[in-house]
Amino acid sequence: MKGRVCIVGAGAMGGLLGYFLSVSIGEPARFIVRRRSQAERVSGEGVELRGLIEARYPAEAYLEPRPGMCDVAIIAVKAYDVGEAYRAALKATGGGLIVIVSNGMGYEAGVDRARTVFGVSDYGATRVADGVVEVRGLGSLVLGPSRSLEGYEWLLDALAGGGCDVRVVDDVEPYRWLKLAINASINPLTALLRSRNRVILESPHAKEIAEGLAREASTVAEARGVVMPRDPASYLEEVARRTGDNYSSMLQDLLAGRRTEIDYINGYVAREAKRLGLEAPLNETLYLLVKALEEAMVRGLGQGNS
Ligand code: KPL
Repeated sequence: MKGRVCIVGAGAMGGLLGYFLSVSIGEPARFIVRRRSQAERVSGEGVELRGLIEARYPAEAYLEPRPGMCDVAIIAVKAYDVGEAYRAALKATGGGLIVIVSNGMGYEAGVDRARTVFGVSDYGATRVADGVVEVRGLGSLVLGPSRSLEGYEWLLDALAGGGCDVRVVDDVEPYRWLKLAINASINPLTALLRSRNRVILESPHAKEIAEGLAREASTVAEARGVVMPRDPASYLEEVARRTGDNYSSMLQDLLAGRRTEIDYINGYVAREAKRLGLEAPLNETLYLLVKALEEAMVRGLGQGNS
């Protein structure tokens, strides 16, 4: 091991990545979190993984980043918290590497591209409680661009050594767009239908809308000159199958009364389409529907007696 890693955010993805690193490095995983109760739970009892990976590993959680506490910071927070997490990561790493594995797009303003790597994951994981993550779908992690990872080969060895299916690509943008297309399809639909990801395979009507959503996202990507690494429709089917038992992060957010990442997923596709003079009516509509759901379920509008 040639460096220290800290993870900003101890949710589903952070908890899973912490496991890979802690298994291979043989040290407690280090997290930076926002809530004191979460920090106490994670530091006191470690992180437990359930489901397809059953393990408990030791961890240390900090409420504030200490300057230079790590060489690499992995940001695994909600898209709308990336800005704040990035500032914490800058402080924690000094001049080190920052890896962003958050869903969605549109939070890149202020990101120093020379020292930042994006990670695209299609693992299906659910945060059950503070320090408890259920893994319901195995997947992979794609990191790039490769040039920013020079000198950080130890990080890849550490992730792979713990069992993470990780690989590096020269250009990560096509993978980010492919994942965006999949999130734009699975996440709002499962949130509206209150169903597991496999509803996309089992309901022909859901599948038709999901494919339409992914097609619109690929049209926007193409207009931006991005060539998807594979056909979004077949990838959509594969992810829905592999993570079939998972509840998408958007459904989990709504059920927990949290804001969703819709602005950075379908909202981003719809905004980009408009900017480029294209139409994305399905993304626009699902964006509005999930915003309305947030207003009803998170803000309580239209609930109870007037
Ligand atoms: O990324 C996901 C999410 O829920 O946000 C998928 C891959 C759809 C797994 O549920």
